[in-house]
Amino acid sequence: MKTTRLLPLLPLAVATLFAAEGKNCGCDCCKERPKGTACCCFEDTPAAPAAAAANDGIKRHDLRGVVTNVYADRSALLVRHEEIPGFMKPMTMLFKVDAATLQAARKGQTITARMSRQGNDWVLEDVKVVAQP
Ligand SMILES: [Cu+2]
Repeated sequence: MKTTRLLPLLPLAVATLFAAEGKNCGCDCCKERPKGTACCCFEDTPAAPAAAAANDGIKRHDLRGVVTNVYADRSALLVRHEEIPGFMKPMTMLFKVDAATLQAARKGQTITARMSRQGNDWVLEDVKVVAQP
């Protein structure tokens, strides 16, 4: 009887094992991934192409800048960005980012990203590190 009760837990244990082998860290972006897929945190290029999010009605702008601070408790980066022609002069501002981006972010990194206004927040997506400090 004891054996029968434990059986439903078996698939979960196997899934956990596979995830560990694939370096799937369990962060938000990894939850969606098939087991055995490498963790997003270890990838050089983000998997999500800009085109996938292009039809949600949110206006996005290409941005290049330097991370001047990382606020883990606010899921945000302080970024000194270059001019975004026709949209914004160069300035330092706070951007919300996803968990994987936050984890990889370091003060002094030069990044490129897509910036947008989403609700009350400025948001950076498709963040790529182009130079380490
Ligand atoms: Cu700005």
